[in-house]
Amino acid sequence: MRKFNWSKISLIAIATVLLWLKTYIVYKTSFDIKIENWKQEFILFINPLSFLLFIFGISLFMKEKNRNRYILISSFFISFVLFANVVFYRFFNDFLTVPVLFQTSNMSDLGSSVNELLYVSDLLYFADFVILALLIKFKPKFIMVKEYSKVNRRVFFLVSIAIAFFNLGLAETERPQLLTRTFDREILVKNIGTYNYHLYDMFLQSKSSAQRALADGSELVDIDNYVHANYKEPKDDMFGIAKGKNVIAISMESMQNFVINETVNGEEITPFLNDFIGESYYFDNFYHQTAQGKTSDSEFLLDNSLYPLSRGAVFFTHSGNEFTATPEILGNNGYYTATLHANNKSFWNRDIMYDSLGYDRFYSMIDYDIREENSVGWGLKDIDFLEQSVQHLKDMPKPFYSKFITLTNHHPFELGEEDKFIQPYTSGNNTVDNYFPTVRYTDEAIKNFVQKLKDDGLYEDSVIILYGDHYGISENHNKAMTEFLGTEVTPFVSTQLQRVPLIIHIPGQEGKTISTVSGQIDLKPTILHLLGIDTKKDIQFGADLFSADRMEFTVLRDGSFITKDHVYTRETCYDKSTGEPAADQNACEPYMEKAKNELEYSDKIIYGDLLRFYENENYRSEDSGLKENNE
Ligand code: GP9
Ligand code: MN
Repeated sequence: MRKFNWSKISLIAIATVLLWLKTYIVYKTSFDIKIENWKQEFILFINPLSFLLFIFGISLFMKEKNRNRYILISSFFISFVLFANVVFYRFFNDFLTVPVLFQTSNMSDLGSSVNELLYVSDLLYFADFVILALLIKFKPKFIMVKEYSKVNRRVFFLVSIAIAFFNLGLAETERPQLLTRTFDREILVKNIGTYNYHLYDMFLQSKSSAQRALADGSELVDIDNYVHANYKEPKDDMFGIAKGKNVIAISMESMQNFVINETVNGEEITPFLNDFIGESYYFDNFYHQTAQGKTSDSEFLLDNSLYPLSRGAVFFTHSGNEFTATPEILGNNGYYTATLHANNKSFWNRDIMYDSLGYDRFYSMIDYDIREENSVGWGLKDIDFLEQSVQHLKDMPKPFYSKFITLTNHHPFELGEEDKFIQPYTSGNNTVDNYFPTVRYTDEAIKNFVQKLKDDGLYEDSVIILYGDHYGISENHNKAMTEFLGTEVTPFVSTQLQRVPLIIHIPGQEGKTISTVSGQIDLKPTILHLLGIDTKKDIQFGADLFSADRMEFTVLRDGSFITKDHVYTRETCYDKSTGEPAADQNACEPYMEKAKNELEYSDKIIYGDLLRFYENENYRSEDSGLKENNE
């Protein structure tokens, strides 16, 4: 071996160190990664290293010119991936996944949100790349230029493999079963690093593609047993109470439950909803169960009573699957089914997915009169959207099942002065402050809409279902939320903040608040039962919200769950009455298995496209819906 010249440094070392340090700085400044002890901090610090050594190490096999070019290009590419994560995180408080990357068709529609999320100072994220480019161009003397021997290369890769194993081993001691429990991307990034996390995510992606190919329907037996053992009889006097009525379901964008019956600057945030609750069923312990698919995930839950996926949006990744969704079932029961949303029809792959779900008609952008004056932020203002939609409802064959998606209350919560019925909050955090006037605006839009339904004679014949799609204020704003709520946003409070309003108005029924612990997964059986449609043979994970023997239990998509007395999140069992970790940490134990099974079974159905093996006409067949031969 030639003698090592310590006064010179190789470009590989420089590129690695620059990116390594940058990644660590980005971890600390751009992501909110919770560190509990020095060991976790150490793991976080070393976790980018093995990957970077590997990638830059490949250049050892190249000649100088190619090597420099390779180092520069990979450095840029890696920086870009890191930066993309930073931007994604600003909005979604989450890390990118492969399926999300393929949703780029959405990016063009993100418009104002992306602008809000990019700053000039973001150029700093590429500072090390500029340094590297200058070094390559001007070749200062301290840069070592040499060819590497076979032994050199071997040593190099052995060292990087050793570092990778050291990292993984350390992470396993800190976090057992790290790679088998993958709901929580933050924990993965914290332990194996953002780059290895992406590799791992790619592996998951190929695994899920293989799953469909290999599925044969035999997995359905267990799932079918589980689902039917958990089936809850509907309440006699509610079953069929709205038979033959129209259904108007409105997904209220980013509407969280904490705004209900609450004030800001002394003014009611949702005056109309607060009144409407008085004459409707109001569920105040109802949770959203969405993940990266946001609104589309909530639509998926509503229509299928299956969980969305923990990564990517099922609307994108599995729109070709076989489903037994509410529109299809209602279509078979004499209903006309429509979904109304004033955005581009391909946004979130809706046009394709709606077809799979069995909708007769999608009223999208082209069905509305959209001008600059009646638009804000993401598109047509809610007041105009709902008002124009009434005409569509009037034109539809009756009875109809219709789903609406409001939009104005979407990050960054933009609103013209003329539409601000209340003033922003004053924490100094724009997102939190501006949230209230846009929520108030949506409330006004629904008020007008209900009035119009009354004027046009649709109100008395329609069940109106209003529900929040997902959170509007992410954990990035805990400080301002702590100020608003007057209580610190602990993981317990944060989980409670995942409650969204659910209001079901049934003509002729009086108002009642129901506090059963529930989630969006329960909407499908509830709606079908109100319309008098039996769901006994359906594959669904929810249960009728009116059922007398409902279990007080709901699972969130990150694996957290809520029971009558406890909240389980971030591996801690909280006592609901105190909001503190429960004295008996085993109190959540009996539900853990159930929470895990539900999510896994639901995932299996989606990844394996298992409903294609299920007798679709289960509402007419005699026994179990399972096809005899599992074709
Ligand atoms: C836009 C609607 C809202 O069409 O899906 O976006 P989201 O809440 O999913 O980000
Ligand atoms: Mn949404």
